[in-house]
Amino acid sequence: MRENDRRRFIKQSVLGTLGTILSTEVVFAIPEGYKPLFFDNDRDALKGKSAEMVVLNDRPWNVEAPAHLLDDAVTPAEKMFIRNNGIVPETIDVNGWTLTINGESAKNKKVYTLEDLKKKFKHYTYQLTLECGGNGRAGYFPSTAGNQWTNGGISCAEWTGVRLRDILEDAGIKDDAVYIGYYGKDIHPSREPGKVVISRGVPLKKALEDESLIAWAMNGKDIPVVHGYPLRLVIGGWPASVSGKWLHTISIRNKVHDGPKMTGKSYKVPINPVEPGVDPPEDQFRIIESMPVKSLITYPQTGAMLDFGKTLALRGHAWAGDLEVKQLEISIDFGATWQKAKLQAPKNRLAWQHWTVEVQFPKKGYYEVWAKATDSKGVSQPMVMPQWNPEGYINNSCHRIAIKVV
Ligand SMILES: Nc1nc2c(c(=O)[nH]1)N[C@H]1C(S)=C(S)[C@@H](COP(=O)(O)O)O[C@H]1N2
Ligand SMILES: [Mo]
Repeated sequence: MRENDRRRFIKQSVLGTLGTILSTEVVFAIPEGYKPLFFDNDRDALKGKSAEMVVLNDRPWNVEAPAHLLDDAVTPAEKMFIRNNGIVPETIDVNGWTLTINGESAKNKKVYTLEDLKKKFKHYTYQLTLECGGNGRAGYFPSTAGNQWTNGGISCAEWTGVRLRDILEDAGIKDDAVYIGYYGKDIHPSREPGKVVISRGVPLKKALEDESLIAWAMNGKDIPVVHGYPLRLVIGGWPASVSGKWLHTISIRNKVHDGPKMTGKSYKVPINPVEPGVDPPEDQFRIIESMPVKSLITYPQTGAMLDFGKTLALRGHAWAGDLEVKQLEISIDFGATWQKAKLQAPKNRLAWQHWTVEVQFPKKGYYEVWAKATDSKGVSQPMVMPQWNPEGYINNSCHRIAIKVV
């Protein structure tokens, strides 16, 4: 919620509503027009996060990493972006935590404790790329509503859990199943009890892939609370909004899942290209599936100074949704010429790939270094703003940094 909207909301609200927002009774009357301080139940969200993280919104928390912070091969918790649509659950009963499998296309309704999941099924660990569908939104013109992510709504951590497929098959998948949808325990911003914050999903085919996990560990430890403790769906390569945090239920559906933020224009783009600023009707949108090819320069940080005559070793990562990245090139002359980087294979399918390249600059002065990835189907990142869309999703234009040679 924007600061202005919040102020208006409080002005308009009666004390009862305010009590609901604060989730407690307001004991003494608050004068009309007075802005209360709130009791911030979400205050621990930034605990353990790097001081360099950039807060785009704190109600709910939306926090991104500047590109140079994402230099690690595997993203550590303190540098992982946060994208919340609601409020982090306030009480988490790990011992009583269960995962329910239900839905009209589940042969049996099943309930598993965390212990059941860990004991009865094989464990798998994968590095998985999670990128917010709105990452890059700040680069759209005209600007679109929503969190103004620059480049840092992306992570690639190592997730451990059981295969979603093994659990779905244990419950039994009816022949008419086409989709799955998740439910998490976060709290709706209105604090209306039982109101679902976000409930998205994927087609059954994607759910049944080897790398689709129900995870309880991230980078070898419990998942941090803000990232979904104690259980999370992790589906790499697709908008990270399909990776449900604080997971308690998965429904096997006989139609496209219709939970909050699956419908309307959420996480959808126009089927046909539109002129920037044009917002077509809902039936002309499609759900975003695999994310487009993209890359980051994570070293050096933009604004670096280099002594003339020295070689600069640049590095970063590249990813391409369900596909692999087959080439990474950099340019120091605004795309007139391109130099190929050394590109590593991914650790596993749906993990990002690391690249390095050594660059020399012909004379002293100001340069911009651009990185451009190409996927296994031959599709490259655009150098400028890609197809504009009304919700500002999937901006995969080239990342660039400034270098001064002195
Ligand atoms: N339960 C729940 N799951 C959620 C969300 C949420 O608000 N609630 N946000 C989604 C979105 S839009 C993104 S981009 C990712 C962000 O994951 P992270 O905060 O762990 O980086 O979580 C997804 N899963
Ligand atoms: Mo997202």
